[in-house]
Amino acid sequence: MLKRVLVANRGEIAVRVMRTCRERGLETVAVYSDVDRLAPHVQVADFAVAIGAAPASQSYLVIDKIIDACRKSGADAVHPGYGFLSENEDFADACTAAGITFIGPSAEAMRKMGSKTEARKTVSAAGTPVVPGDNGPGGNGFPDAQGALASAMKIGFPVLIKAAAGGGGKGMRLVNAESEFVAAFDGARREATSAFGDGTVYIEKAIIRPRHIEIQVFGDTHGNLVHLGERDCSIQRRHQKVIEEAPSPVITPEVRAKMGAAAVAAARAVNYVGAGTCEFLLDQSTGGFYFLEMNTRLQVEHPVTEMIYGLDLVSWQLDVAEGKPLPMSQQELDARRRGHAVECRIYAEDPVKFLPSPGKITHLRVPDGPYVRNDSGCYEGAEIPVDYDPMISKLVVWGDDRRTAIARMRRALDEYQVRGIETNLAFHRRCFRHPAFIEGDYDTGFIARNAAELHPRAEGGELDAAIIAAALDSLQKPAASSHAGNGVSRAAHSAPPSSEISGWRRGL
Ligand code: MV4
Repeated sequence: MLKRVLVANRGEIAVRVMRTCRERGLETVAVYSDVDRLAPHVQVADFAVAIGAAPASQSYLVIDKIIDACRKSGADAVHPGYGFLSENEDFADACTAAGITFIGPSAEAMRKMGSKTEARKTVSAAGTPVVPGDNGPGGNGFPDAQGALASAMKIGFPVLIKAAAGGGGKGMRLVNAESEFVAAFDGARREATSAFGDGTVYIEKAIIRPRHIEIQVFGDTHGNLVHLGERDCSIQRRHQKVIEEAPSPVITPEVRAKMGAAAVAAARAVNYVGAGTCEFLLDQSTGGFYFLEMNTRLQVEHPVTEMIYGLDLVSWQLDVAEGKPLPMSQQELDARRRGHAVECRIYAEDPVKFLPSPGKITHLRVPDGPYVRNDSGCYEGAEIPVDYDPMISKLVVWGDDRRTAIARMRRALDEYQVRGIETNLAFHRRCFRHPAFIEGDYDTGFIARNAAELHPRAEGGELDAAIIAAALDSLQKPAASSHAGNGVSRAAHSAPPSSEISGWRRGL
């Protein structure tokens, strides 16, 4: 049995993990950098250990400092959250060597899934479909462009050149024709070398306008493995997820069962223990799906799965870490699925330039009400540091069906008020009113193709005119409608909730 859990993370995920620990009667330890002294995860924890300067490379990413903090605080387990050290096999090894339980899979499973070529080889041997492609001679990537080109011509254009150490689209190049190949190959190698210190690249057939569908899996130390269905994460911007939902609007029960079995087979191939996610591309033109990679951690978007299964996945992680068998069989899980859940990632970012917008939150009102969950690591008066990911919260709602969930999300987004920093709230409000999104008709290119509608840029005179119009409107509208002669006046809350140009409310 575990007694005291150190959470090697910050922000909303550290708070979220500690909440479950507390519910289970476990003590919690926070680690914090200089700028996080007053952060919510420090206030929620039973104990807290300072680990250094603000840059993650001097605090949250330093293995020795985290192990030291475990010793100092008497923690017997570490939860790594996501990002930072969560997929670092050296960290998992260091925990084990120090006699601390790493809440996650074995270092060996992380290593196998960490290399994309190794993962392709391992899971395809287990019968999981991978994108048609070529890992290079001996499966170790292509040493030169000529060999790679010959292989690309066999596969057929368009192809993608990808980095074996990659992820997040770094070191990836789309090649539409033979003539572009050599330059793209050299570019991919250069980028992979500088980003990962490993220039190994391989080739895949490019799937056009795919959907990003991922399957949540769970394993225990007794050899049981189950899946908890899919999440559709196709609404992304520059390889950063923005909206996720479960179930996917396009996955049938039959495809879910097949994809689930493929994900479980992939996980079984590396004796997977704990929470993991298998990413697939769904080719909407053929209905085929292909394994891309496995993320060996709890993901940002795990709440949408929790909502439709009515489960706490962190609690499952703790069960597994304590050596208990999984709480439910596949059959029991399948019978629990209910309704629809959607998540919006609320980022502190400039809505025009898409740059992080750090600073002080001078005013904050967060949505609540039925079936609304806001996983947050900030508060009114908080300073959003420049040093970390600018996500300020995850707004998650549940509904009986997709329509209900979307309507609920619109309502929740309309309640959300943030001042002092810029956010992507206006983007989300537009997206949840976009006809194609409402139809579930989208793919990984959705944001880029609809940029003009989703991110209208008001500039210069146009912006001044809009501000004046909004100001006049808010002065005149209540006056105009409040004397209908029946004593009914327009409620104050129908005025724009913030200083942003809230055209979404009044159809501007
Ligand atoms: C692909 C693909 C199409 N065909 N692979 C992007 C990040 C990396 N993890 C994999 N990515 C892709 N791989 C083949 N063979 C299209 C993408 C892709 C993408 C995938 C998921 C979510 C968003 C994306 C945006 C652009 C490209």
